[in-house]
Parts: sequence; structure tokens; C-alpha cells
Amino acid sequence: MSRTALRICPLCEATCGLTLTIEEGRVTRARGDGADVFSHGFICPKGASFGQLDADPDRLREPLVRRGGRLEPAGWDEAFAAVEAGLRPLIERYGPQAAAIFLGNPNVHTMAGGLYPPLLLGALGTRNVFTASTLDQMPKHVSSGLLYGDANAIPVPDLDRTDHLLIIGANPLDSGGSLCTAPDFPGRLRALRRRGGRLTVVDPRRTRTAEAADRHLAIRPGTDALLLFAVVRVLFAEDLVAPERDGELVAGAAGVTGADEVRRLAADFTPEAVAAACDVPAEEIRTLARELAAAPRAAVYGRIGSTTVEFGTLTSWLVDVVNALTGNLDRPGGAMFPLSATGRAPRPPRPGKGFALGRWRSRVSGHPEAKGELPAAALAEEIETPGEEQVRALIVIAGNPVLSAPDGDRLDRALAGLDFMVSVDPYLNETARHAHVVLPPPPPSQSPHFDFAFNTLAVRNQVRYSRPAVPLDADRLSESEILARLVLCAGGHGGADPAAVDAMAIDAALGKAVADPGSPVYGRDRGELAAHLTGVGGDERRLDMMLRLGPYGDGFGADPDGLTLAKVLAHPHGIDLGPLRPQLPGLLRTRSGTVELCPEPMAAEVERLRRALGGRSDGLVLVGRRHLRSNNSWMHNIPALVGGSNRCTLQMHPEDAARLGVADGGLVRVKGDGGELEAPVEVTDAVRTGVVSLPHGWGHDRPGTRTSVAAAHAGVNVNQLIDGSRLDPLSGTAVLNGYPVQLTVVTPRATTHSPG
Ligand SMILES: Nc1nc2c(c(=O)[nH]1)N[C@H]1C(S)=C(S)[C@@H](COP(=O)(O)OP(=O)(O)OC[C@H]3O[C@@H](n4cnc5c(=O)[nH]c(N)nc54)[C@H](O)[C@@H]3O)O[C@H]1N2
Ligand SMILES: Nc1nc2c(c(=O)[nH]1)N[C@H]1C(S)=C(S)[C@@H](COP(=O)(O)OP(=O)(O)OC[C@H]3O[C@@H](n4cnc5c(=O)[nH]c(N)nc54)[C@H](O)[C@@H]3O)O[C@H]1N2
Ligand code: SF4
Ligand SMILES: [Mo]
Repeated sequence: MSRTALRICPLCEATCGLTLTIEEGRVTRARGDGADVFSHGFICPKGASFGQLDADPDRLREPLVRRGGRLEPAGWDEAFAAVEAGLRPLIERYGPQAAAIFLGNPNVHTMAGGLYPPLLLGALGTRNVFTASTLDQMPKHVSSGLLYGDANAIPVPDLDRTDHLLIIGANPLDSGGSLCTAPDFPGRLRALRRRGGRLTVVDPRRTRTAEAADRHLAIRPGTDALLLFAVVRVLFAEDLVAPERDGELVAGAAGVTGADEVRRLAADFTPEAVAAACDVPAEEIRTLARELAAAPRAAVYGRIGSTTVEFGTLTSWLVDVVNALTGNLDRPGGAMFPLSATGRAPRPPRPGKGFALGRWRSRVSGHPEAKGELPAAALAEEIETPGEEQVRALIVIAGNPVLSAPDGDRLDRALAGLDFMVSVDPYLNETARHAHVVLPPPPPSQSPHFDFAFNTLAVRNQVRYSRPAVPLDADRLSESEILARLVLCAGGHGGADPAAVDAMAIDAALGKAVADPGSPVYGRDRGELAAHLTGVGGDERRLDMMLRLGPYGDGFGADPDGLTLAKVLAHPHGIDLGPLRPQLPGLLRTRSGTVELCPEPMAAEVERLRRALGGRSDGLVLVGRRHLRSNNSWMHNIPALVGGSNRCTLQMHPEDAARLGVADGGLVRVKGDGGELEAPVEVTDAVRTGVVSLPHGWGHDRPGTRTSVAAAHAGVNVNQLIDGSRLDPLSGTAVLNGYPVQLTVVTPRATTHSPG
């Protein structure tokens, strides 16, 4: 007997709707759901391999507990008892800072990851919070915090309506798009050009996205802030700044302050002054600025190559500055703020509290916190360095920092020295192998799905929810229950009913809502409201509550046509909520109630940038890349995805290869601040001169892991080249791109079969 079930794909940020074929409890086929209101049938090779990924025999089926130095299968009760017994005495003896947490990327791809980590942080009370964000998009949060007073208010390019899209350091044709949720990015870019729009891509590599563009600027890595500043300078110098209202710049219906300061800061950064550093001709920069200004609607969009770099926050800020100066911020076809169904309902504008940075500092190096987090690059030293408040216990949820963070060997040693560690992960990976307890979540087919994070970044407002496509195996716990029980263990209440965790979260949220005069439930009884909630588990009930209180919600009866869980369930292909709409000034939380275009910390960063203008080096620098059939460190175990062009090779331009004396397939030794490694060379003119590219997430050759396919395609860990001392200072984000390296030849040409 075969049946089908709908399931939103959790494998990248595009959130495509899939139609799964299910035979005897197994997913045997995945197709794009043609009726999905957002993805309209689009699917990529990763989505198509959903069945293999779901049924990977290396996925853990039961918890593991360390006994006599070895990880052995255990029951759930035993595993949670071991967590509480491992964690609580350390917290009681050394205080809450003794426990740290690392949250990895898939937390934004699971429903549980959206609902429970905040509660876990509350139960732990630790400031040692590390996540993949400081290896990724934290600069954008800081920029948004400063500009709009809300670190989570991230504008996205209005892809379907723009006339000129400028992409900086992103390759959505391979990554699926990031901080810009848009199923079928390739189709949307084709549509842009079909309607006469232009696409410009700034990337040191000629990526598939760059190949689809009208113009590709192969910039020197790490210099995008200079390029964007020169664009700003041209906009002012040539009087191309958007028309003002009563002499003031506006963004949508909001005032913009600080434009004059930005003009003063930009004065030195003429196209001629930055051209050599960027290796982009001054005339190209000038043309770009003029085109952005002339386009009826334009959007600048930056991603990994704009954030995980030396001037990440500055670059992220300049992306929005250009959008604002060209009049495209919060305007259809420009850069707009999505309105998620579980987000905050719009409010009448009012001044907010603003955004504070560096409210506390890391213990060892004194790194400032950003958005409540410390740099992932500082995790190892916090574990290694003795003293009061040393990290002795670590909870890792859906993360693999041994491969994803700088200097994996050092972190690997540090993890081995922890008094206690727990990993919530389906695989026994390079990080989890150090855990004392491993708690495996069920495969995606047995998990519900709701995109709390990506709906706030989607190019169209819509809402979709998938219940588990296959019933949960009898011996399994949902990830929601696993995390709820972790919350209880962290607080020393391991024996309590996990449903109490959701009940408390609901009570707290409803308590806030009924006390808020702006809420549709103001003055009502929270117990009575809670009794209205539907859903099979605590996670579904919380979703119902968030939908009802959200911007499209029924307000618990206030708007009978509004959203509820029941209504979303009645629309299995989703509900379209329309194109993006202007959100300013309602979403602003700045103190002034305006878009604060020139926040003080940015002005200080510009001084650092100015110094960098002079100090250009001509050595080789490293950048990363992503492959369509891969995802960070955890999809190299799927036979259908690994191999072919998805290999861990060092890409190098033919001129650089000739100068070094190495041919395609030869082996080179790569040396960086953090260490060295050997990698096979792939000679290609897709990467510009002076730049080499090695993908991340490889290096699956450590003992004690259980990923048999990945081990056979081990590759090398690029982050071993990086020592973690280079950070974007405001956000604590590691510099992972534009990193200086030195090469020596090991074998000049292919000998036998090259590794990787
Ligand atoms: N050099 C370099 N380094 C990089 C990057 C780069 O571009 N270059 N990119 C950075 C970026 S953007 C990111 S986001 C980080 C990612 O860094 P991490 O989040 O540390 O790494 P991932 O490889 O995404 O690891 C995710 C883990 O989650 C597990 N997992 C998968 N599905 C689930 C699930 O449903 N539940 C749970 N609990 N676990 C699950 C996987 O098995 C895997 O072990 O890497 C960063 N590192
Ligand atoms: N297939 C696949 N999809 C993924 C992932 C994956 O690993 N594989 N990971 C997911 C995650 S966690 C994320 S965060 C997103 C990331 O999504 P993207 O940012 O779109 O992904 P990348 O392919 O890393 O694109 C970054 C581009 O920046 C370029 N670059 C490097 N340095 C610089 C620079 O200094 N300046 C400029 N202008 N460009 C530079 C690189 O050459 C690269 O092409 O992808 C997600 N989707
Ligand atoms: S593009 Fe992303 S969301 Fe869509 S099928 Fe592929 S991996 Fe899944
Ligand atoms: Mo990421």
C-alpha cells in the first residue's frame, strides 16, 4: 500500500513543499508539491533525496550513554537521568556559567528548535551562549539592531517585483537562498530578467548565480564594504539620493536620520580610491551606482560573502544604507520586511528601547556579547582556561562545531576535557563523539514542521504547516519532547511531566498578551484563552497560540476569519498571505523612532575600514563555497548526494596554478594561522586570481564517529586553517572568507586517484 503525504522540506532555507510517497512507513519518493502556495512544485536534488536522508541507516535510533568511556545504547529514562546527574551538580557547585550551550544551524529548520531553546536558556541562566550565527549572519542582526532597533528585522529583496537586484557574496542557485526565503530562486531570477530587470553579482568566483547575471564583478574578497561605500559616495556626489519629503530622506512612511553623517563618512571613499583594493575598475562602480539609482525599483542583497568577513557588520549595514539612499527601503520591489504569521502584530509607531551591544563580555578574551551570544570562535578557550566560571558542561543541539567553527582540532581537544556534555543529534558526528549522552531526534518524516524563522525572511507572506508524515515509532520521542525534558533536567526537575514546560510557556505568553492594551485579548482571562487552544501536543498548542495572537490571527475570536491552527491544517498546501507590504515605521524600535542610518558604532568602524584602504596585501586568500548536493557538515553520508562534482577540492585559477607549478589533481599543502592541511587542486577559471576556494563541513576522518559513507569521502576541514582570532569586532563573527593562506606543492600533478 502506498500513500502520499505533504511535508515542507527542512533541508535549506527555501522551504519547498514536498509530496512524499510513503510505503510501509518509509518515504520512497519525494516530488515537488505543485499545489504548494509558495513553491509551486519546485524541488532540488537534496529535496529529491529526502527518502534516503530520512532512512539513512547511520541515523541513531536510540539514546547513547557513556559507560566506562564508551557510548552505549540506553533507554530514554536512563539517558535523561544521566543528563540531570551530569549537569546539575556542576551547576550547583560552580554556578550557572559552568554550563554552556551551542545551538547549530538545523535549529532554524525544526519546530522544536524554534520553541524550546529560549526556555532552555532560561532554565540554565548561563551567558555562555554560542550558536552558528557567529559563523554566519550575526553581522546582519547587529546592523538591523542598530538601524531599526530590532535585530530580527531583516529586510529581504522583493525578488518578484524588483527591477535591479545586486547580489553580494551569495550564491542562491547552489545554496537555495539565505536570509531570503524563496523557493525556486533560479526561476525567480529568470523572471526578473524576462521582465527586463537586471542582475548584478559581486563574487570572487564565477558561480552559477554569477553566470545567470547581466554583470559579474569578481571582487577581491573582504573588500565589499569599500565597494559599497564608493557606491554611496557616487550617489551623494552625483545627486542620485532618492527624493526627500520636506527636506528629509524617508523609508516608506518612516523618517530616516543620519544621512548627512553618512555623506561625510563616505567622502574619502571615491571609486578611484577603492578600485585597486577591490580590484574593480572605478568606472564599473560608478555605473553600478547610477544603475541602482536609475532603476524604478532596486534591491541590494548580501549573504555569507558579506558577513563572514573582516568588515561583516559594516558591509551588512552598507547594504541597507544603499537601499535607503536609493529610496528602495520598505518599498515594493526594493528591500522589504516580511510579516510572518507567528510574528509580532503591527503596532502604531512609537519610540523603542534601541539596541544595546556588549552588555556583557566573554570571560577569557573579553569579547562583547551580541544579541545575547558570545563568539562561537571563543568556545574552546572558555572550556580550556581554568578559573572561576570556566565552562565545564556543554549542551549541543543540532550542531557540529568541531567542523563548522575555527580551529576544530583545538575545540576537539577542549570537548574531550569537559566534565559533562550532551548532544541532541541524529548522528554520532565529529562533535557528538565527545558527548556523555547523545539524544537522537526522529527523522524528518516523523517530525512536524513549521518555519518560525524563515517565514520572517520570506519574499512572500504565507503560512504552511506539516504534521508528521509518518507516525512516530513507538520507541522514539519527538524532538519537542526531547528538548522539553532537557529543559526540565537543566532546572533539576527531570522527573516532571514535559507537558508542564509547554503549559508554562503558554501561560507566560498569554499572561503578557492579556496585560497588553494593544492586544486583541487585552483584559481577558488567560486560563480561559488557554482552554481554547487546539493541537495534539504542547508544541502544536503553542503554534496555535502564536498564530492566533499573530498579525493574521483570529485573536481568540476577535476576528473570526483570522488564522488558527485548525484553519492552517485545513489548507495543507498552505495559505498565501499576499506580497510583502511596507512595515515602517510600525516595526521600528529605535529610540528616535526613525531609521537611524548612521549609528555611532558604525561610524567608529569606518575608521577601521579607512585604515584597511592602505594596507592591502597581494598574498593568496581563501574563500568557501557551497555545493547544491551538500549542506554544511551533515549531508556527506547520503550516497545520492556525495561524489561527482561535490568534492572537497581546492579551486585555483589557471594562472595561480601555473605560477605555483601545480596541475589539476595535484596535491598542495595549505597553511593558515590555525594550521595546515593537504588538498587536491581543481584548476578552474571560475575562481579569480589571488583567491583559492575550499568548501567547509568536510574532514570526516576522526575516530569514534558513525557516518560510514562520509568517512569514505572524508575530505579535509577547511576551518583548521583558521585560528579564530580574526573576528568582525561588533558581531563576534569569525572571518571565514578572505582569509590569508600560503601554498606549497606536495605533488605537482594527479598521481593515482585523488582523495576527497
Ligand atoms: N569555513 C566555513 N565555515 C563555516 C561556514 C562557511 O561558509 N565556511 N558556514 C557557517 C555556517 S553559515 C553555518 S550555519 C555553520 C553550521 O554549523 P553547525 O550548525 O555547527 O553545523 P551543521 O553541519 O549544520 O551541523 C548540524 C548538525 O545538526 C544535526 N541535525 C540535522 N538535522 C537535525 C534535526 O532535525 N535535529 C537535530 N537535533 N539535529 C539535526 C546534523 O546531524 C549535524 O550534526 O557552519 C559555519 N561554518
Ligand atoms: N547546497 C547547500 N545549500 C546551503 C548550505 C550548504 O552548505 N549547501 N548551507 C546553508 C547555510 S547554513 C547558509 S548560511 C546558506 C548560505 O548561502 P549563500 O551565502 O548563498 O552561500 P554561499 O554559496 O556560501 O555563497 C557565498 C558566496 O560568497 C562568495 N564570497 C566569499 N568571500 C566573498 C567576499 O569577500 N565578497 C563577496 N562579494 N563574495 C564573497 C563565495 O565565493 C560564495 O559564492 O546556504 C544554506 N544552503
Ligand atoms: S531547494 Fe531547499 S527546500 Fe527546496 S527541495 Fe531543495 S533543499 Fe529542499
Ligand atoms: Mo548558515
